Amino acid sequence: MVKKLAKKSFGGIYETMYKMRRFEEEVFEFYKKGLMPGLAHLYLGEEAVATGVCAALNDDDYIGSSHRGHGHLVARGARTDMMMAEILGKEGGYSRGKGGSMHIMAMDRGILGANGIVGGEIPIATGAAYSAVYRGTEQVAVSFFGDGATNEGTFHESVNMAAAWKLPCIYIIENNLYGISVDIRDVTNTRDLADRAKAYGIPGVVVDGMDVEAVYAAAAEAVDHARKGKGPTIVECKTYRWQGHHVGDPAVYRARRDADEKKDWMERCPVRAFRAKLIASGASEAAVAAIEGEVEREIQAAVKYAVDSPYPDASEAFDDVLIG
Ligand SMILES: Cc1ncc(C[n+]2csc(CCOP(=O)(O)OP(=O)(O)O)c2C)c(N)n1
Ligand SMILES: [Mg+2]
Repeated sequence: MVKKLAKKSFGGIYETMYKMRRFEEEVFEFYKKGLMPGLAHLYLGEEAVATGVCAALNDDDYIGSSHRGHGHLVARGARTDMMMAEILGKEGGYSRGKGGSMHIMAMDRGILGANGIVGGEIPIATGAAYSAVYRGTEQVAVSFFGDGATNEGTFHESVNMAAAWKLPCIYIIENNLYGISVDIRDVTNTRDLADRAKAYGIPGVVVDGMDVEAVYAAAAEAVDHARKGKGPTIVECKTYRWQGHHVGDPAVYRARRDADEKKDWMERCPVRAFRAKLIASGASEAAVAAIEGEVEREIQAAVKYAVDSPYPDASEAFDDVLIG
């Protein structure tokens, strides 16, 4: 039976998507002002994916996240003030500023960390799924990664093992068409990356990653399958990143195939589309504006918390760091 997002959850779903959007717009501002060390790989445009998937999870489930991880954390209900402080390298951050954007984590929300190594989160989530079986819990693990990561050995090795051992892992491919400037269609001979599931004898589904309800339905089915001990599923979400690979990338390569590609995808903005759905479901403009106002207050407080938070003392540089 197809699980549908309950109408009563629509307000919360919109709040999450809108929060992701506003959070990243502020990250973008920090980056442009030179206040953020490292690079910002923004999730703008991909909000429906993490929101739909995480709506299908329980509080004690696990996720493994990629270098494009801010949205995954927001979807899991991580604290936006601690996230923002982490991104600025401040002491008030989740890892006291030592992880930054690309290694941001929130263990209290089951987030095993974002990853600077493409495909690194796939075996980590697979290991978490194995640990759930070993400990006899009903937890599942989700791994979020990009189209580019599906050409890494870690993807194939992990999916093969999870399929053979029927591990409760859900592999979410965020297919935004590009790995940096490389068009996935130039380097992979399957149009649907979920087709690779056939090689491992597991279900593989393709879903419109701009439609949060469609993502939820596919994820809920995969989660159900995993919790029943039937093993992993690959869910490919067709989506698009609005910015370049990171905010310093003008992404000129995107017009190579189709001059209107970016414009066409932006017209399908998942946040705006779901706002319209929320209104059509009976919510008033005032009720939606109240959600947006509440999010705005939270984001402004997060910005202030991050700015006010001190940098860690230089004497702590090697504390909590594993040196091999
Ligand atoms: C193992 C490894 N190879 C290469 C890189 C450099 N790199 C960083 S992000 C990226 C592209 C990843 O593309 P994709 O998996 O589609 O994720 P997206 O950025 O589109 O979300 C590459 C090649 C890396 N960080 N790690
Ligand atoms: Mg990609």
